[in-house]
Amino acid sequence: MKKSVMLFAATFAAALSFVSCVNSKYANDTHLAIEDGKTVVERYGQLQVIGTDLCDQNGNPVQLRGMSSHGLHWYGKYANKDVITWLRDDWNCQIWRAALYTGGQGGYVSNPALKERVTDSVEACIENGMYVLIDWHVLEEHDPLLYKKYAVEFFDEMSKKYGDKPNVIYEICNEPNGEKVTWSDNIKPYAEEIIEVIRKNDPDNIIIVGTPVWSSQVMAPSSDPLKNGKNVMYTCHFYAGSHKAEARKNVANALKAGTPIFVTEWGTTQASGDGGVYEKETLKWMEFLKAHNISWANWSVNNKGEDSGILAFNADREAKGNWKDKDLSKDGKFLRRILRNELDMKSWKQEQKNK
Ligand code: IDC
Repeated sequence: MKKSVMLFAATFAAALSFVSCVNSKYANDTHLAIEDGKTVVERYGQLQVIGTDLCDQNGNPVQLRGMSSHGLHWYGKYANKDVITWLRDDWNCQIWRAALYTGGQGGYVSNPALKERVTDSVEACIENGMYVLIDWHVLEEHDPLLYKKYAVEFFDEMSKKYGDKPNVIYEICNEPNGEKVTWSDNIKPYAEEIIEVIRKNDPDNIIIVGTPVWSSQVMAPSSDPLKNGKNVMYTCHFYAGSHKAEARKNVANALKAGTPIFVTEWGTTQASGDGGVYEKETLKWMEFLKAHNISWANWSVNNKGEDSGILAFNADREAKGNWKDKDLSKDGKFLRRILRNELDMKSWKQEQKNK
């Protein structure tokens, strides 16, 4: 009798250790925001770039996944602890992106108080053991050099304040764009200067640089590299209804050329942020990003009623989180299943057949 109890205990322990061993392989794991009671930052710690991979403190490749805010000047109310915690616990998000529009009406340059939405986000993520992207959302001004003076001050302050926290990732120019804005003449000089500012206060956290033409020309950095590219990654943005196989090929080529990629923004819709949810095209991208271990943040948390917003029109006006199915848009329901590891191309195809 005693013997069989022991045998049972031994088998049980072996089964348990098998489970935890499987879970510890980050590269192929199921991307959990919390595992064995530990947050993702407790498990992965200080991130680093090795080759083209984003890696944890021990050098294991990791893939982070999560949500982006909408423009903080429009839907910044969702950048609060309740919502970010809900996204961690119910949506299994490991990362949050705080999108600080710089130009335009109500953007940071004309409305510096907006910085508080960023710091609220960063502090919520630190308390939650999540990673956080501080996104300097260059868009309407086209050229990151235009507001460089403000970027220098901003990133100096952020890196002084949070440089010792492994949670923080700096995204220094969302989407440079416009015919006259090139890698070599605009983005590179801007990036080298901002990286220098950050590195004085923060020697190691990841810095992400935008690429030309709304962060689509990911081959540009490899032909004219930054002088200070350590722990630096480059971004590719895609909208599944507009950017397809060719865009994935560009990313694969950039990786081959040695350029580390982080998809800091993508959407299930067309590039307008609207025009329907492209489920199959999205799942192709998800397979591709997983296969290449590329981290991502999805656009975005808002209840505006646009197709790329995860909330139903006018849902959760008080921004409390705790969303029920009826509070989510089509995009929101789809995204939640992806993040919770409940949906991939294979199961989606099966579901379509069964319909
Ligand atoms: C869009 C918002 C939309 C807003 C518009 C303003 O979804 O509600 O009216 O910005 O410019 C991007 C940008 C991101 C865009 C998004 C969708 O980084 O700011 O948000 N997009 O158009 N690049 C490609 C698509």
